[in-house]
Amino acid sequence: MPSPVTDSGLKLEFLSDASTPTPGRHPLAVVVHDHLGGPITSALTVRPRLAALTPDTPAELWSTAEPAQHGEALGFRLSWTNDVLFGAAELDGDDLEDAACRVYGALIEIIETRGYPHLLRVWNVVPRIGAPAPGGSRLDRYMLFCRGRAATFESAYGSGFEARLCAGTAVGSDSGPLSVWFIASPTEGEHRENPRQVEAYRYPKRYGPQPPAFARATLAPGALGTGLFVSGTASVVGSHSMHPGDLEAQVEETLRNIGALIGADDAPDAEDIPYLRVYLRRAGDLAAIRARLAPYACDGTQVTYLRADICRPELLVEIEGLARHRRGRSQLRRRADAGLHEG
Ligand code: 3EB
Repeated sequence: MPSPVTDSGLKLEFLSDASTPTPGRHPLAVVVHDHLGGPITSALTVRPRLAALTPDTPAELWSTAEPAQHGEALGFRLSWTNDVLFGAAELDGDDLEDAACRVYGALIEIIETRGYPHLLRVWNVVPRIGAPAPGGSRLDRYMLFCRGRAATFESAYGSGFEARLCAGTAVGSDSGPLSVWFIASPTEGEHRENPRQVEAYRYPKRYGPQPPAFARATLAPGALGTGLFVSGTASVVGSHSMHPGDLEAQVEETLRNIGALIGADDAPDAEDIPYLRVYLRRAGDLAAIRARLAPYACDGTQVTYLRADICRPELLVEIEGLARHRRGRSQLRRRADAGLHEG
C-alpha cells in the first residue's frame, strides 16, 4: 500500500475493494475509476468518463482530519472543512466555449463567496476534445474550451489572472458531459512553472487562439500538508510537441519534464512521487508504458492508467501526479524564475 502523501489537513489514499480507509479520518471526496460502486457512498463521488485500463484500479479517497460538510451550489456538488473545499460539476451542452464559461463562472463565484478563494488543483474532462469546432473555423473543441476558461478567469481576476492559475489537467472523453472538479483553500498555494517548458498560458497562437489557463504545479499550503500537485504533463519542451507518434520517446520526455518540475536531475524517483495518473490515447500502449513505469509501482507509488484523448493530436500520453515536497532538497523554481520564453 503506498504511503499517504500527507497526514494533516488533506490526505490522499487509494481504496481497492479489499482495503478500508484509515480509521479516524473523514471522507471529503472519492474519485472512482472503474465500474464498481463507489467505496464510500456518503462522500462526494466523482466518476470520470474515462476507462480504467487495469482491472484493479483503486479509487482515490481524499480525506480530512475534521468531518466534512456536504452541499450543492450553482451546479457544483461540494464538500468542505475549514481548510479545504472540494467541488465537482458535470455540464451538458453542445457549445463548449459557453459551457466552459458557465462552469468556470460558477466555480469562481463559489470559491470567492465561500471563503476558499485560492485554487490548488483543477481537473477537466472534455468530451471529444480533439473534434473540430462547429463552423469550419479550423479550431478544435479544446481551443473552444480554452477560450471560455481563460475569458472567465480574465473577467474575474483581471489582466494579471495568470498569476492565480493553479495546477491542472484537461483530457478528452469519448462522450458525456464536460466534467470539472477542483480543490480550493482559504490560504494560498504556491504555483510553479517548469524550466523545460514555456508557461502554458504563454503558448504561441499556433496551438490555439487562446492559450490554456493552468500552472505546471501547485504546492499545497502548510495547513493541508506538503503535497505538490503536478499538472498533466506531456512530451512538450518549450512549447513544442516532441516525438510525435513515438510512445516510448514521449514517455521519457514526459518523465524528464516531471523530474524538472520537482527539482530532480532526470526522471523522478518513486519516493518523490507517491501517485502517478497516466492518460493513454491508445489502450494498446498499456503494456509498453507499464513496463517502463514498473519500478515506480514496485517502490510503492500508485500508478493509475486511464484511456483518454490528449489535447494535441500528436500527443499519445499525459502523466500527472502528486509529489512529496522535500524541504531543503528542493530546487523548485518559482514562477518568476522560470525564464524560458519563446518568440
Ligand atoms: C500541455 O503541456 C499538455 O488545458 O488544463 C496539460 C495540463 C495540458 C493541463 C489544460 C493541458 C491542460 O500543454 C496539455
